Amino acid sequence: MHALILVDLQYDFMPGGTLAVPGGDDVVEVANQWIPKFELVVATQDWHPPGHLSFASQHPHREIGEQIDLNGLEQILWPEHCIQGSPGAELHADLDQEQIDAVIPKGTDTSIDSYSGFFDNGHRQATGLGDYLNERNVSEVTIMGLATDYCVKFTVLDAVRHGLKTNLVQAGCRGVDLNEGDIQRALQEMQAAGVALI
Ligand code: VGL
Ligand code: ZN
Repeated sequence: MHALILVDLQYDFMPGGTLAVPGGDDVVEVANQWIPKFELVVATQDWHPPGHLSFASQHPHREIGEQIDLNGLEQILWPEHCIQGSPGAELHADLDQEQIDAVIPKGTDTSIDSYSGFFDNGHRQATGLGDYLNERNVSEVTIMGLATDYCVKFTVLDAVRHGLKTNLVQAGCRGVDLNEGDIQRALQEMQAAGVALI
């Protein structure tokens, strides 16, 4: 089985959202074009409790974009985003959600971030996505979404580690580029891991 994985197509990552990715809303129609080609479609959803420790607001004297040590892991501090139950956490309404078989929440533990749809950033706790794909005999995945240099990259690299043949729809991704070149480096890193950019 070959599954499509849609990463974090949520309002907070689109123009007008709190962690807006430039052109983030462009990829919704790309997703809608790809969805009908797949028998199995899974979406990840960044789903943070209020007070999540990836939020700069939780760290006095720290600013958005700064990097800190969070329980032994490097953590970039983000604006508050994708708070559970808030409008910004919703998947974009134009996305063809009837065709989505499962939505996998991630980043639900206050003390650790989760860029990948498979594991938290410390690879300590699984989200259930890996088991879900195994149970359905998925051997190949095609991935797209937001943001290229964070959640897409880490989801893609974990998919490869999970033993899945992995493709990336480049036109279906947009990135943050906090440091100029991050998107390009992320694409190179994924390609070097054996991912096909399509
Ligand atoms: C993301 C930063 C923080 C993403 C999620 O979806 O790429 N980036 N949380
Ligand atoms: Zn997040």
